[in-house]
Amino acid sequence: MNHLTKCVCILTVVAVLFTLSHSETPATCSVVQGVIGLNGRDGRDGATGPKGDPGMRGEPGIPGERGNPGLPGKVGPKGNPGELGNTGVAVLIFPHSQATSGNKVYMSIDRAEDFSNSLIICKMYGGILPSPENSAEDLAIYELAKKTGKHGFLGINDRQLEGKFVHIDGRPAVYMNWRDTEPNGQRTENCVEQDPKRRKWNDIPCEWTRTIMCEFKMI
Ligand code: FUC
Ligand code: CA
Repeated sequence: MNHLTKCVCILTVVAVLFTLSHSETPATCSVVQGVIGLNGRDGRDGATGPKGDPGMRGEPGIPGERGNPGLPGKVGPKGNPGELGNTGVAVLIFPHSQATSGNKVYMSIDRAEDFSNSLIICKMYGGILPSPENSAEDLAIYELAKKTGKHGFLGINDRQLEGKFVHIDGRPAVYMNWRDTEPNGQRTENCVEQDPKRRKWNDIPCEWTRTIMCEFKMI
């Protein structure tokens, strides 16, 4: 296309445009429907929500089975010895050995016991362990011991307070007849024996056994 043709074309286009824009009657255009566009892209995800509340506490577990029973307790301590049995009436127990001083009679049993048991046996028959208060009574007790030929306990003792010899009822022993160098037992010899040969006293352990002599009051 030469220059002239170009110029004619441009002018024609300008003229048409000018006419359209200044025309009193609006220009009419035919509308042509286009093709429907593609869907838009999905939106972006929202921000992460806050952390949820903690879950509820679980139910308590089922209780375990009951344990086995414990072992039996230990064996209890040994019981105290029983009381002495009744060995018969006095007249059979004290058949021969007797001695007297005033209204007191001393008798012997052919049986040896410690101080405590001897005292129990004498009391059982209404008596007491011989408790001389003077030389005459001590002599009678010595005569009895001479008959049996055995040492025997007196009731006099210092079990309560070392060196303080008393009668069974607690009265201080005024009359005493110790062998030379006796009493010498201190804490270990708190009871007293009558010697069947020397008519003298000696302190010995209360746990030792001696032939039983008892004192009774005649009424
Ligand atoms: C005699 C006494 C002692 C002591 C002892 C158990 O030998 O001469 O003093 O009592 O026995
Ligand atoms: Ca002694």
